[in-house]
Amino acid sequence: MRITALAGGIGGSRFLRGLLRAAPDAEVTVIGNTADDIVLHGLHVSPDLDTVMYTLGGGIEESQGWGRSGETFAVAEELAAYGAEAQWFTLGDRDLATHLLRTQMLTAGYPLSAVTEALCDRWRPGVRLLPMTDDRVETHVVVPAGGDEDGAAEKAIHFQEWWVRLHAEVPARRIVLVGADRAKPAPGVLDAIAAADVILLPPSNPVVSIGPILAVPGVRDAVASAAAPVVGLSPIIGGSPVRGMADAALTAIGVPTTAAGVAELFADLLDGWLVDTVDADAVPAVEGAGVRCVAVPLWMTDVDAAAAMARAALDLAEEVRAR
Ligand code: FO1
Repeated sequence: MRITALAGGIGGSRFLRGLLRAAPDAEVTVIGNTADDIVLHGLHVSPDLDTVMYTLGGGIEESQGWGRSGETFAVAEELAAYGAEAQWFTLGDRDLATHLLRTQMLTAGYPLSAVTEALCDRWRPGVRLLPMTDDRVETHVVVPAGGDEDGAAEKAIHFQEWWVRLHAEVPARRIVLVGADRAKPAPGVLDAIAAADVILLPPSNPVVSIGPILAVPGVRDAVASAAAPVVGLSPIIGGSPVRGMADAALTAIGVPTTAAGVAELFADLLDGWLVDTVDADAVPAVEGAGVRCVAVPLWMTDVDAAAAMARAALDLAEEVRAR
């Protein structure tokens, strides 16, 4: 069975780990979000690709869900001693090796997709990991400027500055995917969607993780017209994000922080949608939008729980395929 998943960082990676346990013989292709990518200290950092690679390859720092395990911070301490920005984004020594190599290969002219494949040679994540595009796409967040929340003045900042430095506490007026309109899907992306037996939308942030992948011209249409059933899992449980600050991003685009609200955002693509058992009352609304909806436990407390979610998603795919 060929499974293609669109994934962001932590939620997507933990779900994928469960998927590999639930379907050990499947050929899994992961299309990763690269709109979180940022250049720091001259180095190209791809947080979501690295989170998938480290999580599935056994190198992730489990306690935070990103970065390397067994990390040290000598370089970050030295940079701080120089007063170098951006100190709000911590790059550990082990993690830095990944960014050094990525930047070296990009500078030599390799596309991000080839670099990602080379990095995965070491980590053997058990999936084919493709960046959504080889082109530069950056999520920027438009926030009020000058301290006046209601004032007309505004500025656009990089997603990571809003997310990590400001903890998404400053209200986002708009989210802009800079470069998305000119980006091309990376090699293999459209083929992986067209050739899939099942397409999965893991419980990743719908606005800043899944949103940018679908915004790459051609990707949303490919998912909508794919022969395979498309099944998603709600990243919202009981009106709150499972992790991260997805509510702040949903509010910015005027979507309610509910399991049904997120389903509606993807309703043109979805054949099936899983909500948590506490959101069982959302099932009729989602089914009213033409999407088969089932309530199952969606807390990824451990790999077994993630595997059970993956099994439920694959079962739902089989059910809607048979219809
Ligand atoms: N998240 C933080 O909250 N603080 C950090 O200092 C930080 C550094 C970092 C370095 C490498 C990396 O791959 C991820 C990192 N993250 C950090 C996570 C990341 O900012 C976000 O969680 C994702 O981009 C959202 O998917």
